Amino acid sequence: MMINIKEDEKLSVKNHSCAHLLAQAVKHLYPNAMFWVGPVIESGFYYDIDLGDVVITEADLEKIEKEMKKISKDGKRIVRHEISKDEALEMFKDDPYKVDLISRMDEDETVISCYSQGDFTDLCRGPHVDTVKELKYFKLLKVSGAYWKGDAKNKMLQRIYGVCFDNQEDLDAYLAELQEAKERDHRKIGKELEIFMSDDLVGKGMPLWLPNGSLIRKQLENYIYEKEQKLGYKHVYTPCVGTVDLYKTSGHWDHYKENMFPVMKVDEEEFVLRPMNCPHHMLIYRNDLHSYRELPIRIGEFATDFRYEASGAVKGLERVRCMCQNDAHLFVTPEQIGEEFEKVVKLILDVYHDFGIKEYKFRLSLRDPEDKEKYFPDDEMWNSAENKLREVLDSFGMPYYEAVGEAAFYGPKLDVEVKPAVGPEVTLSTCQLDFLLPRRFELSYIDKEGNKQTPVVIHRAIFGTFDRFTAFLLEETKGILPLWLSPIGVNVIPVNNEYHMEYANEVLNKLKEENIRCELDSRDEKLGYKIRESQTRKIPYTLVLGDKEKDDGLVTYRRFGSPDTTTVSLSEFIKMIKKEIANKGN
Ligand code: TSB
Ligand code: ZN
Repeated sequence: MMINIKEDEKLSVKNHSCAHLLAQAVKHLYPNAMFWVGPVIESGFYYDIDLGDVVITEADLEKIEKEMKKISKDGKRIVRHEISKDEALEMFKDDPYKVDLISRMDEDETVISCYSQGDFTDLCRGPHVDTVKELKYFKLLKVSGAYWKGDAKNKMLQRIYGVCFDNQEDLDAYLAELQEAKERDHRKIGKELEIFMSDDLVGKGMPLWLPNGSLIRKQLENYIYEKEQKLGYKHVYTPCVGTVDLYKTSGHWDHYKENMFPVMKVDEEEFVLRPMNCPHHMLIYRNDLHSYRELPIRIGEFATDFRYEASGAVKGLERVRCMCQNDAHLFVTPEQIGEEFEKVVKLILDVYHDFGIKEYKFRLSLRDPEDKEKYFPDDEMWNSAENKLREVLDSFGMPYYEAVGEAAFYGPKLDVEVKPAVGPEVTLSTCQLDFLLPRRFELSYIDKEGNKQTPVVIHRAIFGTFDRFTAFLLEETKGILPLWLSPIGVNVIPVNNEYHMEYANEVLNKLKEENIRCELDSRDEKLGYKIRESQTRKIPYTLVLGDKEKDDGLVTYRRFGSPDTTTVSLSEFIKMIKKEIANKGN
């Protein structure tokens, strides 16, 4: 796990001082520069800078770093001084960013602190290191655009990121880790292994799944479909649009509108691209009369949803605007909540085991009782739902933490969080309790006594979305997927195209008959080149077939990552492969 600079007090101060050093160097090189804020973050620090028309590129970072080194060597002391609000306003009167900051400071904050180092002074609460000499082991990492105050309506500033350590070894170790994380980034792997692509003509956050990615996704679909069928889920298909009225009925229109695409008018109907599938599944439930004996009813769908995600937030397959949920809505009696919730948690753990996912956190997401806007007001309902989830989690003995204000508008939920190679944690699986939607759709069942009752709904997605799960999987495995998920499991290479192609084809067809995903490399390239490429593509098995193999019905295989080759009969090889697929590599 990468170090979190923000959590280390000493390093935090150092990184904060380094942000000032960066600003000073930028001011030397670009005298017109104006500075917004330069906070410490998990991965070091950044500074948001207005450089007018000048655009800084990665190539300029070296130049800025050099200037920072020069200032550091010069070794000026960092001096704190305090001035009044009026003095501060006067001092920074030509700097609209500072004026904005100062004028928004609390009324009772009569004294404002500044820090000076040589020819540079910045407004700051501090604390800082004593002298710039202490800032020796730093690196500027990247530069990107950032809207002033994070608002797309404002001017775009330039954000320079950097990090600072106590010594060269720590810095080197950190940079190596950073490099490793970059290598593991699913966007890089996704490109190299031809998993997905994007094109502005389709749109931001709208990735296209290439054949390799689609094969992986199909395996995921088959896998979870089978599991859910065994657990009594009924799968459906429904349209990925709904009318505005549908989402008014569900409450999404009031509580989720900012995450939705705008309305489309078709004849007299007003449609939205759906952000969630719950309303559709509520209607499927409502299509029939139900007795308590039928419950739980579990309606599942691999359902495409559209959500507005900020353009700065979209990221590869991990955060998209068009996604496919591995969704289901479970309709239960109040008495069945605990048992059904427990079954979902068990399914999550079962799936994580199959995929070898070990590092994750359970988060119990609760409402913020103060936020009456977002969460429907019914204290009793919320308290009882939140307690129910706590009870089950406690009975499981699973460690979890509570997050106030993270609940869905319709109820509390359990989220499972994982850490991507780059960036903050994201939710993979989710299981959400809901007392509200069944009421809004007037759902009912007949209880033992013949009375009409309202069911409770559990929303759950085990993979979350196929998109995010695939992103995570690529990062977890560094693209070295287990055989059962690999787009191509076996790559067949004849030693000599002229003499061994016929046998290679024979082997290929046998593998295909056994439903093993395989390919024949019949290109006119050198054997060594083909074998190397098979490794770059991370294909689990490479078969090399020459005279010996052809004469005796053998195959010589090389497992990805191993330098060794093994020769066995074709039938033995098929047996071995099928076993590995069936065991999912466990
Ligand atoms: C589980 N109505 C529920 C459903 O029944 C629902 O939509 N829940 S959700 O909002 O939490 O979304 C389900 C899952 O989708 C999340 O747990 C997360 O893993 C995934 N997800 C959410 N937003 C995105 C996104 N922008 N890109 C990729 N995956 C996403
Ligand atoms: Zn739902």
